[in-house]
Formats: sequence, C-alpha cells, structure tokens
Amino acid sequence: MLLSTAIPPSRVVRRRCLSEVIVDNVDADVLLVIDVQNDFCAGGSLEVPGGDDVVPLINEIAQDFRHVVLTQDWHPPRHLSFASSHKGSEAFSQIDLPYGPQTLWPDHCVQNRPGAALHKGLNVPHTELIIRKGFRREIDSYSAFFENDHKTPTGLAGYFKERGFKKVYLAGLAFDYCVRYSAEDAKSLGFETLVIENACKAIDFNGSAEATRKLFRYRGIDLI
Ligand code: VGL
Ligand code: ZN
Repeated sequence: MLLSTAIPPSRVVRRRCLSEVIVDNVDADVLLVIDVQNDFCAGGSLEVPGGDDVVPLINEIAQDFRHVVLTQDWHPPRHLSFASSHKGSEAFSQIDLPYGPQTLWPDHCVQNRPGAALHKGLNVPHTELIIRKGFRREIDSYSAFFENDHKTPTGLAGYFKERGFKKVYLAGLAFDYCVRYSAEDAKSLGFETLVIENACKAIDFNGSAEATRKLFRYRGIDLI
C-alpha cells in the first residue's frame, strides 16, 4: 500500500516492507533504482543472471517510499566502453583510458533501442525522476552521481541535496558495478547509504560480488 500523502513530512513512520526495510522519515528517504533495463535482463546483451527477479521486488519495495528515482544506462552507438569500438578487443577485457582502466562490454543500452528501455514489468508510477548516464562517447558512467573519471557529475547529487534527501536506499542492476559505484558515491557525498541486497543481482565477474560486499562493510555502506 502506498504511503498516504496525508502523512506530514516530519512524522516518523516505522513500517516493515518485503525487504525488512524500515522507512523512518519518508521525506528524507529516497529509493534509487539502478538500470533495470532490458539489456541487463533475460535475453539482453549484457544479461545479469537473475536480473528479471529484481523487478517484482522493486515494485513492492517502491510502495514503501514516497520518493523514487530511477537510472538508465544510455550510451550512444560506438561508445568507448563497447568492445566493438576497439578492433581486436574482446568483451570483458580491460583497456586503459585517460581516466583509468575500463572494462569492455558487449554493446548494450544504446540510446532509444529496445535494450535500453526499462524492463516492461517495472511498475513504479510515482517515480519522480529518471536520470540517464553514460551518454558521453568517451567516458563510461557506472555511478548515478559521477562518471568513471570520478569528476564529471551527472547532476544527481545536486538534485538529491536540493530535494532534502538524507538517506539513499539502492536496488537494481548490477550489484557489483552500477549499484556499487552509485552506493560508494552516495556515501562519499554524505548520504546515509543502504543497499537492499535481495533487490539487486550481480554480474559477478572475477569475484566482483564478494569484493563489493567487503568494500561495503569497509566503507560503512549498510547491506540490508
Ligand atoms: C553496468 C556494465 C556496463 C551496470 C552498466 O548497470 O551495472 N554494467 N554498464
Ligand atoms: Zn553501460
């Protein structure tokens, strides 16, 4: 059941939802849903194992949040993170770009193509903002806040601050890439940061899922 808009902003609401999340102050909380797009789900070009399974969970969890923001990976054709943009390079290999090492991916989430669309089962009508990232050809953007040079902002930090959000709950795809980098940046930016693990799925490339869990513990990012 959607929290009624009649609840005054200051009222402390303690209500358990599917993931055992307790939403304390609805107006300072935001659910940030990362990249629930066709290319990361079953049959997509960069399929995350079990990616589709997060959709019903996110639909349910979102009902406990007054504020929800979605992200969309949104690359131009021939984006530099695509292995196909580098002759002789294989997907999942690494190259060095001016901003540091970059994993090369299969072509995915190309602007306006069906693979970039949000999963059709995602049903969060009260979503307030959909922010796109990765639209500069020369630079990838895992995080919802900063591109992979860790400098170029997406504008989301300013939006969150201006909206008065203090606590960011994350869910979506992929746990060990875009969710991870978004959570790290949220924490560095001073937001209380919580990752709803059962509403995420990992690519789990070279142990990256376990490395992400360790890093979250070290960084004080709560896994719930
Ligand atoms: C992602 C790899 C490349 C993600 C996006 O959403 O985790 N991963 N682009
Ligand atoms: Zn991408």
